[in-house]
Amino acid sequence: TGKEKWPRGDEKVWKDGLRAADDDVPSITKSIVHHVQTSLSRQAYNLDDLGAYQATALSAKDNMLLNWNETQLAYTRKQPKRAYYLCIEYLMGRTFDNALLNLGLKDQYHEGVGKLGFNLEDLLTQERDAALGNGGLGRLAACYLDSSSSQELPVWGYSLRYKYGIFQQLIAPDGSQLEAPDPWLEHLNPFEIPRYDVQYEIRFYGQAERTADGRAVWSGGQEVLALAYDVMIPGYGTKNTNNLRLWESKPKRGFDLQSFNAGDYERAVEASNSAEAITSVLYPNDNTTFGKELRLKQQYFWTAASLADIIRRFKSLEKPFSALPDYAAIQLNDTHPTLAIPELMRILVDEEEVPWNSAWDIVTNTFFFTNHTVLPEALEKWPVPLFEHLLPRHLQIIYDINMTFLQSVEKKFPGDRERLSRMSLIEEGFPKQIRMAYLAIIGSRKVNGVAELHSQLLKATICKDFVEFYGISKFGNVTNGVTPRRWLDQCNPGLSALITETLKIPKSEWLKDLKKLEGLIKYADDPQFQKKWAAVKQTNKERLAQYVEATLGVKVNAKAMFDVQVKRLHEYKRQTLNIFGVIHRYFTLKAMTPEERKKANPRVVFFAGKAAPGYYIAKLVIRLIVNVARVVNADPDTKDYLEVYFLPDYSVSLAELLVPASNISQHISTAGTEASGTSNMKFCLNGGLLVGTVDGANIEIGEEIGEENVFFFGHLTEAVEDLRYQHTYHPVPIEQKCPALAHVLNEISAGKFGDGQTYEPLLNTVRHHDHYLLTEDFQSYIDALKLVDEAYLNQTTWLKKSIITCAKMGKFSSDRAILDYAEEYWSIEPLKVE
Ligand code: T68
Repeated sequence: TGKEKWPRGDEKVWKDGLRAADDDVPSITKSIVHHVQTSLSRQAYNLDDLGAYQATALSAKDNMLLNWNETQLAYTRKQPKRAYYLCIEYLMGRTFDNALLNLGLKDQYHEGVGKLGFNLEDLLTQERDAALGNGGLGRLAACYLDSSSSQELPVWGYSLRYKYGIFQQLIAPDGSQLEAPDPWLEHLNPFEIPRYDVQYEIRFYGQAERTADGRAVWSGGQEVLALAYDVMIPGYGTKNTNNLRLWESKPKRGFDLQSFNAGDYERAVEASNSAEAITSVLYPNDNTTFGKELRLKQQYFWTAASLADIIRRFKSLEKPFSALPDYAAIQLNDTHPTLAIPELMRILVDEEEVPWNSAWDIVTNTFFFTNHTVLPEALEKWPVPLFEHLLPRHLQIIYDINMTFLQSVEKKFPGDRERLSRMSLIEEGFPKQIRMAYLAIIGSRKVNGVAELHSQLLKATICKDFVEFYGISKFGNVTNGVTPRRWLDQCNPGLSALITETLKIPKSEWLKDLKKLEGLIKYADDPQFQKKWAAVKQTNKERLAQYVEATLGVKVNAKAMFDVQVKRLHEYKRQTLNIFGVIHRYFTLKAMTPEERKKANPRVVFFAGKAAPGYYIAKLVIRLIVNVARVVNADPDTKDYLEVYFLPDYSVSLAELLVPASNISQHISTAGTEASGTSNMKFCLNGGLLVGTVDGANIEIGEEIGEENVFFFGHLTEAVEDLRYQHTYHPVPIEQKCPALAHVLNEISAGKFGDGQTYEPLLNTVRHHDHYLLTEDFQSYIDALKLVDEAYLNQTTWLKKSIITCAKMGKFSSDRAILDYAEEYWSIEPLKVE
């Protein structure tokens, strides 16, 4: 009945059983040994690093669990309004090191593990990355969870527990990308908790029959089970520990007994396989849509399970449904979870008998929508026939939402048929398509972009008609941020220690209030401080060089400037511009006399990033980079001045090595295409300088740290449309437009870096149309890199720039971003767990 007296039995016995978190070294070693013996059923004898890691992680998990339990109890008791962050990807990386730092137990564990004969740093590398994401979108979600716990905000994440995360990238002998599965769960995952008591039935296909009162009954089809797995998200320096709930799909019944009994074993397990397929693998595309039924199935499975969970929790409060927006804010991270809007309508109208208009009122006060791209190929649209087959009831609901919505548009703009067809949720054509972004806009309380420029562009393009209809106040901006715990303290302990020592305040103070870094400015010119600052960078560069030697078997010149571009491979991100620039530099060096060369600034260029397996041009770019590296690195004339590496299998963990080691990093998208970018923030926070276009968050970084500290180049967003028009209608041959680039392309064609024919399709994207405007930006890019060389020669001014860059990055903490969401969007407040 829910009215019993809890706890059952003798309260004192329960209380005596409660344990405080053990954080002294003897308790820690005891708990590790206990886990070796019980959880792993192993012994000290023959225990390898993997086993030791697992037992140590389980012991840390016990500590987190106590905090997690207290946090959830506090939420249940105090009933605050909560926010739910729905994101189809969470790129968490490793958990263990971050957990120890957030719990403040790293030193104790270091000592404890040492006493047991192991080295904590070695154990940390045993952990596999949780790579349930493609890139920026998924990593942003991970940073936001860290900040929500650290800022003591009641936020839960919801996503899918993919059996296989983003593929593992291998490089074939010819330089091309190969993909292998990522079986990240093949060993015990100490950080997840299966919740066999939290399961929901999810329906697909079947029939939807409308009843007289505007409701409907959805029946038949396939039913699968969603099983919850919880991942604890410890806050930094607080007990608050939020939750990331991941759904796994399971067959409702193990197998089809009828077929089994008839001896048709294959058929018997078919249904079970198709249920399990839903959460088997992450789609490896970023910034594009694919239109595959399994993807739509993933989206519905995840949103339906998450909503069922949210509604069950809300119902336990025994409030009327009209109060839902007072207790829950649901953030739709991009359009991927937009099905939550018709799903909540279905629950309210069909199951809970809430009248349609009241239900719509609840919906539009509960959801919030963040857009992450204006690239047309990334705007999600689903073909109506496919959608209707999979989700017949949801199509009816969308049609009904659309009808009411278009009526209100007609009322505001009478007779404007063009406008009605532009704003309709259904795009005419063969087949008709559902515009998910529009559904997200009209079903949400507020809409935002992820950096100032991007939010402005949104209002001028995708949202234009909606701004005219709803008014401007529905549309806002929250510039992205990154967590300084992982992206400074954890990945760059040397810099973190130097900052703490210099600011003369506890680490916990500046890590939670990143504006405090400004205290470094007064040391920017101090030669002693500069020396220490440079030494930290050098150590990080050597650490990276060691990694490269261990993985690629080559020795990197760690004295040279480290120049890094790491991100998903995409034409709009223009890794091409970078590699063409490298080739240009190579030719320039080659043409010099040995004496002239001695004045050059030695440079090591690092690339890393994955290409979507079906993205042909992006894969060609990887192949070109690898083959350029091969030629350049083998040339004794230039070897001391230029090295190029493509580091395979980019991941969060690899980023943690690369980010602290960069002197310069490149963020060089065509203006107006990169919504924000977040690695730009990480590099700058670690004192790396930025070469970039006037795009996304680069602009705001420039505003914060001073434009004189950023190497900006290239055309502005306002120019892009005109330039593209010219390229289409009045093309100028590349030899004329940009002779330096023409030379580079011709040499590639001529076979300087392996068979030229291979690269023709890539080169032609530049020669014809040049949609991403390489020919327009190449010269100013080369000029910017020249300025970088000159600046680097004067280490005193360079170090000053580096220090000021780091000192002024406070704005880009994800704490600021999450507090913005909490205040301006979700209306939730911190709830400290005592
Ligand atoms: C990125 N988007 C933006 N998308 O490109 C980047 N897309 O500018 C921004 O900083 C970041 O989001 C955070 O806001 C993505 O990463 C995807 O990964 C993606 C995945 C599936 C489908 C579409």
